[in-house]
Amino acid sequence: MKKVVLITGATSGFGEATAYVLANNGFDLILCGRREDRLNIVKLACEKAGAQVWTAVVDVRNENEVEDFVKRCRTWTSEIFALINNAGLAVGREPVHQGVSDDWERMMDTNVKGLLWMSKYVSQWMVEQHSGSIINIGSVAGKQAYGGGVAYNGSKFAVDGITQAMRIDLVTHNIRVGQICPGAAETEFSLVRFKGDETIASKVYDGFQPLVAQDIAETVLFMITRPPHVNIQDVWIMPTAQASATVLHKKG
Ligand code: 8X3
Repeated sequence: MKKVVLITGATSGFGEATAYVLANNGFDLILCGRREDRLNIVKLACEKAGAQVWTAVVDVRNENEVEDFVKRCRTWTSEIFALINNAGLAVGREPVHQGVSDDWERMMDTNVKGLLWMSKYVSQWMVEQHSGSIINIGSVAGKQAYGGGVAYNGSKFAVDGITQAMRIDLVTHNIRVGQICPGAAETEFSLVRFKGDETIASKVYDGFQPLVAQDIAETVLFMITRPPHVNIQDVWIMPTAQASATVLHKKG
C-alpha cells in the first residue's frame, strides 16, 4: 500500500505543486481546498502520475467541516502518513491603525484557526496509529515582522509557536512536526494580498528571482522522506536575493 499524504489548500501555489511532486514520487493523496474545479484539475494530473487521489471541498476555517472531512478521510484510508498544513493567505498591507477587520479575520481564521482544527483531528488519527508527520507552511513573516504586515505577521508568528507546541505535545506519540518558512515566492500569493491588482502584484517580483512553488514542494518531499529517526524541525528558505523579510537585492 502506498503512503497517503493529506494536503490542505491543494488548489494552487505550494499545495498544488506539492501534490504533483508527491504524486510523481509514489505517494497517494488526499487533497482539500475551496475551489472544486481546481481540485478536479489537480486530482486528474496526480492520477496521471500514478497516484490514487481523494478530494474534498473543505473550508478549513469551519471546525465542523474539518471534523467531518477527517472522518471521511478515515473511510478512504486506514493510515495517514503525513499532513501538510498549507492552506493560508495574506490580504492587505495596511498599518495597524488602518487595518481592515475582514482581512484580519480571514487571515487569522485560515492561517491560525484552520491549521489548528486540521491538526487537532488529524493528530488524533496519528496518535492512534502511533506515527505520522505534520508539516506547517509558515513564512519568513513568522520569523521577522515588517510594516503593513500586522495581522499576517501575527498569524505566521502563531504558526511558529503552534509548530513548537505541537511538537512537544506529540513527541511521545512518534509524530514528527516541522515547518517550512518561505520568503518571497511567486504564486497567487501577491495577487490575493493586493486583492486582484495585477499591476501591483507583479511588481513585487521585479528585479530578482523569487522562489517558485516547486522549491517548497521539493522541500516537503525531502522532509517527509527522511528516515523515521530524523525530524527536520524548521526550514527557512529564501530567494538568494533576499537576505531577510525586508532586505531584497533588486536589480535595476
Ligand atoms: C510570504 C513571504 O515576505 O511576502 O509568506 O511575507 S512575505
